[in-house]
This record gives sequence, C-alpha cells and structure tokens, in this order.
Amino acid sequence: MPNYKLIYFNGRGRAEVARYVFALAGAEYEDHRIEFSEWAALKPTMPAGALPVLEVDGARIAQSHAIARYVAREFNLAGDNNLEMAQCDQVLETLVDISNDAAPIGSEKDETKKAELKKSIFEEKVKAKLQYLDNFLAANGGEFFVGKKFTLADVGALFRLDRVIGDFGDDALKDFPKLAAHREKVSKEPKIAAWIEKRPKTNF
Ligand SMILES: N[C@@H](CCC(=O)N[C@@H](CS)C(=O)NCC(=O)O)C(=O)O
Repeated sequence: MPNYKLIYFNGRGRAEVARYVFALAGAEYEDHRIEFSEWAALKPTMPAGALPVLEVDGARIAQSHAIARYVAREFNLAGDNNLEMAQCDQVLETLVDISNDAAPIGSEKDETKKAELKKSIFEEKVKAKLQYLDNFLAANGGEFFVGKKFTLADVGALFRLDRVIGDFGDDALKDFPKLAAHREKVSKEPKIAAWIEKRPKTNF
C-alpha cells in the first residue's frame, strides 16, 4: 500500500470526507494538520496554493473532491461499476449544491438578517435537494445511497447533513426521516463511530 499523507488545517472542513473514507477502509494514513501560523510559508509550495492536499508516495493531489474520490476508488468505496460511480457522483454533486446554497450565510453579519436568510435558503433551495436525496435513498432501499454497502456517497452525506443541521437547526431533517435515520446509521458504523470519537475536537 502506498504512503498516504493528508495535509490540512486543524479542522474537519474540506478534509473530513477523505478522513471518513480512510476510516471506513480501515487504512493507514498520516493525518497531517498544520497551524494557520505555518500557512503563509507553506502556501506557495502547494500545487493549487490551497489545502487539502493528499500526498501519495510523495505525488501531490489537490482539490478536496478529487482527493475524496481518489481515496474512495483506492479502497473500492466509490461504487462497484461505472453506473454506481455515477450514482455516487449524483449524491456528491447534490451535496456540493447544498453547500453552495448555504455559503452566503457565513458572510451575513447582522443576526436578524442572517436568521431570515437561513429561512429563505432552507425553504427555497435546500429543502428540495434534501427531498431529492431522501427519494434517492428510498429508491435504493433506504440503507445505502448506492449498491449494498457504504460508499463515499454515504460518508459525504454524513458530513454535509451535519453541516445542514449546524446551519439550519436540529429540525432541518424532520421532514426527511429516511435521511435522518441514514445519518444516524452512518455515524454509528463502528469504524466511523471510532473515528468520530477519536478525532481532534475542532471548531470547524
Ligand atoms: N476547491 C478547493 C478549495 C480549497 C480551499 O479553498 N481551501 C481553503 C481551506 S478550506 C484554503 O486553503 N484556504 C487558504 C488559502 O486559500 O490561502 C477544494 O475543494 O479543495
């Protein structure tokens, strides 16, 4: 097996889905976390001037989604055939859409306006995507998004749905019981649960 070194800041952020995949695979890797104070010196040395970066025997891969997909493919957790890979991608791209929808929340400083913005984003944009994911899950039997085992789609959803709850509140999944149950199930998968327990407690 190659040597994997995942370089990111000390947070879950854009590295966490790849970390979930490593955990699910039970694979060894170096979880290299840098301080913000080190970043200015390191930035020019990184392929795209940003993190995360995954080193594979020294070769560097940039872009969080490329990294997560690469790691998932390494461990056969990206779908068992071309169709399943496309199904995983459908879920992942929907999660990206949800992330993009929620992005303006972070830049609104006025608390009253922020609360209104959250409400409108949730009602007008996010809800329909959650419904799509709920239906997608139901169509595959409700246990796994794709095929008959956990894949990148399932851990990607865990990460994003945690953020949805963080952004829109504990009730965000109340109309989507299948998604809520699935999130619970993925977080209790023994290797994922062990990682959640042991990972550094960080504020992003
Ligand atoms: N599209 C890239 C975005 C990477 C990105 O913006 N990373 C942030 C941290 S989450 C970063 O490195 N910020 C520091 C900088 O750009 O100088 C990805 O998904 O990996």
